[in-house]
Amino acid sequence: MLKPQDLLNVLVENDFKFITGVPCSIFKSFLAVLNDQSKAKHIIAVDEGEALSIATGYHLATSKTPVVYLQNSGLGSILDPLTSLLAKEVYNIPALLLISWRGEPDKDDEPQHLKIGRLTKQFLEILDIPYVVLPNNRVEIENEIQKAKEYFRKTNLPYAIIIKKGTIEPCQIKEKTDIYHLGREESIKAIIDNLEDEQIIIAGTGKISRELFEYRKANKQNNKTDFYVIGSMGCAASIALGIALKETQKKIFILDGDGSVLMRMGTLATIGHYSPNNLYHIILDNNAHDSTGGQPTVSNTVDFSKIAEFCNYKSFKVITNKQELKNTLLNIKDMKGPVMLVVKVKKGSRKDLGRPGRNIIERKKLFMDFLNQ
Ligand SMILES: Cc1ncc(C[n+]2csc(CCOP(=O)(O)OP(=O)(O)O)c2C)c(N)n1
Repeated sequence: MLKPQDLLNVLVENDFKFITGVPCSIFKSFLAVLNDQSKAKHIIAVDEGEALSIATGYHLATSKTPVVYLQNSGLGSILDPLTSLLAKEVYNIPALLLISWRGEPDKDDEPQHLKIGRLTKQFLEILDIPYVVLPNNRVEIENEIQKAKEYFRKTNLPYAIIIKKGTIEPCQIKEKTDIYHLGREESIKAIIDNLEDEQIIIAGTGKISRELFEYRKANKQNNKTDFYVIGSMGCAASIALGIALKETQKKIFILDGDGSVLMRMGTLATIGHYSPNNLYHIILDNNAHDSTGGQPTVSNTVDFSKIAEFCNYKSFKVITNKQELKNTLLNIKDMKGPVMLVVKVKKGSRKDLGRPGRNIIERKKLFMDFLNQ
């Protein structure tokens, strides 16, 4: 296995000193090392396309080649800047792409990763981006980086390194102390316990969906009311909006993460504009991408409730403890929708969380029957 520090050292020694991207658990330890150093500038982007555009700006300002890291699920987000900004037909700009390989063929993975896992290499081939799979020792990586540099010298175009699960060694991750005490799972339980029966719940990508799923299982509750957005990070709120515009009788609750909201923050404007009064948008804000290893988001400098207000949400509130959460849910009928509740939570989760990724087509049918009953 490759030590995360070795990967960073090889990059820095080869003058790759600007690194930006969106996290994936496959390079959790590399990102922990990256966050904890000052040899390379690290920018946490809200979305992969944004990361590649920030990287382009860095190249324009320095003539140097930036590094962009992403999960292969983010390939769709970089497609437009790759073809309409960095391509040789346009501005001819280089970038070293570090792409994690979820859904690698013949390896067990969740349904949302299978298709993009099969297509990852083809995606790069179609776009004429040369790639190599990251070797797991330092000497070979040094060789591969020299090849990439040669390619940049010749073409000034993007080059990719695909990173398989298990290539980078895990490491001890220093946790910063959280300022909030409420847990995400605890909040989800409190929300479910304090809702009237049969409300619609749209749960965001990662541990939010997993914790909701676990709570339903523990309570032996039928989860026909729930839709788990297991992939398509950032899309829970727009799915809920699409439902709310048709389903005007039932209340619709979105359980969202701060990283997910930031990835598609434009949705707040669309929700506010169409203003369905049965939509309740709850952001479980832990200032982290907790599901991929707790990497920070930029939510600590964002006031979601003010953004909601200026996007035309009708009610909004920031909540920092369980009692306040319970009281708000008890009185939620008196809040005009769309409502935004920003619940400040700490990072962390149980290690033994299950996943809602099995029987999803069956579950989708139950959910649709419930909506149409
Ligand atoms: C387009 C895309 N990029 C990256 C990921 C990997 N990913 C899965 S969950 C997640 C973090 C979600 O963070 P947040 O919404 O804040 O919820 P939390 O995990 O903190 O509960 C990331 C980055 C993804 N699924 N899709």
